[in-house]
Amino acid sequence: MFSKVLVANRGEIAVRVMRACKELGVRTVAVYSDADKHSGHVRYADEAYNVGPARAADSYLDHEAVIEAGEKAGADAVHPGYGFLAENAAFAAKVEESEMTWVGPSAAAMERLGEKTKARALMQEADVPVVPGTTDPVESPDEVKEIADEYGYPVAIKAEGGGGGRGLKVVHSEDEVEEQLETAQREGEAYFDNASVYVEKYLEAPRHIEVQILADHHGNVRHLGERDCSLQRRHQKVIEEAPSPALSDDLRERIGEAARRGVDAADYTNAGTVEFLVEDGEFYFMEVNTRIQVEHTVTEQVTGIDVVKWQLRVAADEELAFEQDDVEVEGHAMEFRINAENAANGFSPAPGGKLETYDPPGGIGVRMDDALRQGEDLVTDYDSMIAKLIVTAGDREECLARSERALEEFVVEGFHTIIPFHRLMLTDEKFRAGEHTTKYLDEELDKERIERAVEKWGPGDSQSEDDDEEVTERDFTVEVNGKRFEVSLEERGAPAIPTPSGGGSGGNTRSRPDVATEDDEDDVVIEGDGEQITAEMQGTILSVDVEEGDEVSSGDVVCVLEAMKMENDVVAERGGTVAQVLVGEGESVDMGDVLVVLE
Ligand code: MV4
Repeated sequence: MFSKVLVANRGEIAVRVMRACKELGVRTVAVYSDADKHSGHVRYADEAYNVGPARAADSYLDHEAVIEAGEKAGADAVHPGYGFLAENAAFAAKVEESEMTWVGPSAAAMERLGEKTKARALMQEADVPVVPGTTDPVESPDEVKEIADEYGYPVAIKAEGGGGGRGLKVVHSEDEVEEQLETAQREGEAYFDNASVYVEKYLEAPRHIEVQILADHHGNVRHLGERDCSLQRRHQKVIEEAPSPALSDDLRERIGEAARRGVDAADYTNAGTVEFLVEDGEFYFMEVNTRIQVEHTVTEQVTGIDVVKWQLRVAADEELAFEQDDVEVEGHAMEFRINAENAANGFSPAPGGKLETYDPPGGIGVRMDDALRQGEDLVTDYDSMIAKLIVTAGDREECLARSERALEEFVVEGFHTIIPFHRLMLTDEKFRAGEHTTKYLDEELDKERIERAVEKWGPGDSQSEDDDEEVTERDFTVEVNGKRFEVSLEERGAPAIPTPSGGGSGGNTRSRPDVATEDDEDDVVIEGDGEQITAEMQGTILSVDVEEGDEVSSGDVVCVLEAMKMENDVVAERGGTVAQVLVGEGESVDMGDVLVVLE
């Protein structure tokens, strides 16, 4: 086993990996950016190195800075977590060339599976069902039409470099082929530097089922059963569970074995996930994720196998100590991603705030993976996921009840989280019945139900900006005849009662975005004194939804910003007429950049 591991990540996953290290008697090294000086993963590690400024590209994504930290610390291995450098084959190769061991699949295996048509061909070869379509790139509209004529519309045009819904275009009829082909190629070029695309039959309402794999350097490959990740919002998973409520035992067995066959054929090692689409009792290979995933926890809960520990052991050339038949799935587990977002406002990330209260649930069947402490400031430079609640029970029914209980216990104050959304889902018939498909959140769930859930369970709203009248609310506990009562007093028109935190209304008042500052790279002249809509994080503009002269009202989406693989609606706060649009599709922006100006 290693003696010291550098964890090239932050937040909950960095702590998750360090916990595994600790149990194996391995010392831990954290890296951190200027924005993370006081973050949980830095506290948890035995030692920590600053790798640069807040901007991920200048710190967590800086290959040389991360490797240099590992060498300075004398680490003998690097664990990348998920996101950041985890699926970067070039970085994996640099670690392989250093004195340190890469805790993950070889750079070569990452490359073999990273390119979609290569992975499809490889799986087909290994007798793993793939979605009907091409394994070679297509270039002309005629080729697309030929395939569509064979399998029938709709078909999907997918960018070779794509993933997570980026560069995926659905074509419903022949007259859309030309335009969608061009768009897919253009997006592929813009996002992945690769205009190459291929075509598949489009499945209308599939479930997303993925299989956890572990493989060692001695030829052993095991699967740890499946996870159901069908509950997604814009390709962003929100709740995952194991086992899937949608699979028969027979289908479960066949998917597991197919995943195992596929990665075996790819000479893959370490942990990985094989993603499938499942529709009408058939399953189809989609892609392989060559990293530990956010939702690995539910697999750990139902198998009792510590996936992260095995990643470390396998990387240290140890042999998997269990046979496929030893892997038993017992009970049921669900993971709830706790994102600092307002679900009633298009899941927009909290603009900032202080963790005034952090009181996570506990008790039987409750696991919290986080890296937080009450009183901290929210770090808004990276992913908005601040914690994961994982609930385990004897069966799905008990897991639902236990999850309701745990989410009711969970108190976070200071900014919005999606806890109210999770509580809504636990009352949702379709979800409770396990009948939701990947379309459910985006196309079927009534948005007003989300708004009501946030009103009911979200942070208080008594001092929100649009209240004409000042309303002050204070809570008291009184005792009458020996019985306790919670009393809430409201006073209208009174000055706010100062509280130690100076706020008191919870975190849902959005501060006015920063105006452009002098150090902005581009010399953009911003006219007038209307609302300036800015980027809340560094990322790429996926779409611009307004043009000059458009009327927008409060809450309207003006563009979609992708950051850390998430699609975030950028909304107008006050509304008005669009005076300037300062960005275009595919452009990258920094935090604070002005995107759209209203007058
Ligand atoms: C598909 C599909 C239907 N048919 N491919 C979206 C993410 C990208 N990695 C693949 N995706 C899809 N590919 C065919 N041939 C539907 C999706 C899809 C989806 C897949 C998994 C989870 C959520 C999804 C939401 C929308 C579309």
